[in-house]
Amino acid sequence: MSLGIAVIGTGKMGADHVRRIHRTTSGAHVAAVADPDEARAKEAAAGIDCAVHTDPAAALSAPGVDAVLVASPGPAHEATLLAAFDRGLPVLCEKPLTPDAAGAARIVAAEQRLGRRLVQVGFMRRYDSEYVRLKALLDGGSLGRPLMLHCRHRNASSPSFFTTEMLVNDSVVHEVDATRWLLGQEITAVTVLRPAPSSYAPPALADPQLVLFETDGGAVVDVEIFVNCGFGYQVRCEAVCERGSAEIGTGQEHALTVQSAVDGRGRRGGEIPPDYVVRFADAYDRQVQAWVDATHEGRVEGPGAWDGYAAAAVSEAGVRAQRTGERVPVLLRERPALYA
Ligand code: ISE
Repeated sequence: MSLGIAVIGTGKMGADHVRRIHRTTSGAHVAAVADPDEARAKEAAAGIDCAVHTDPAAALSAPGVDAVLVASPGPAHEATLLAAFDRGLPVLCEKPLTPDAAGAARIVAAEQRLGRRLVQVGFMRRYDSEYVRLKALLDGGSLGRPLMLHCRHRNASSPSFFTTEMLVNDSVVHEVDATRWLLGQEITAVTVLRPAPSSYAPPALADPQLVLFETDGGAVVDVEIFVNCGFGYQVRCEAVCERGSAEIGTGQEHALTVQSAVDGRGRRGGEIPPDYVVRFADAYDRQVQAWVDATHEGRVEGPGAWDGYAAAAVSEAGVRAQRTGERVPVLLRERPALYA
């Protein structure tokens, strides 16, 4: 049986998922799409036999919908997730689960009332081959205890709607989840340092920033977030451990090295991916396939609503740290048994 998926939100990420489900994912098909911009919804669905709506609720109720992929902007997630729960539909929800911790806590509470998990959160780095290898290396213990992570997260440019807060709750939220997952530790405090902004960033945007996490296992993590670096998409992470260090994202695996003559002189250089859709294409493919396979088996795997809540709580502390310049502790609720 093929899983009929409603894709909610057909912007850059949603349209990419529609294409993926239609062309790459096995055991699933696009049953409906929804976007407030009807032309954009129709464009994403071109050539696919599916329902097209402007209202997410109508798409969830369309014939043949068995599951939902939510790729609308973060503030719209909560309403769609709760509507999906009312219909008992499993959901793959793009990050962030919600931009605020209170909204994410309401999702966690709603799943508890249902007595079962329905949500996987789209922290796709957990499906990236480089991250998977780093996680296996750290878990194997040969490098000893991890002491620090040095992370760099760069986008060529930010979209027009991007705000200073989104550097933390839309971009660094990936490092929040990667830190919790790689180290198996919770983040307990966040500090944000802001250098004089790049003159190439939009005037209202404090870009770049340096975000520091402390964890309950005593590790320290620094994240450079720079969303208008100009030259491409780069995500790097070096884990410094007691007996060695390991680094991913240096371009060995995801880049092409080109040798050519430019202006009569030999040049050697690599290509940098332009954006996350290209850099993490394999990870998105694996993530969606894993979600479809688990859904067929009635399971939820990967990062869940609790991980989405923990990430939102850290992001909220991070936004407060941005505004105040202070070190802000993270206060997590108690983890319910459903997420043990
Ligand atoms: C975007 O939404 C993503 O998820 C990307 O991975 C991240 O690099 C970018 O900064 C976000 O805005």
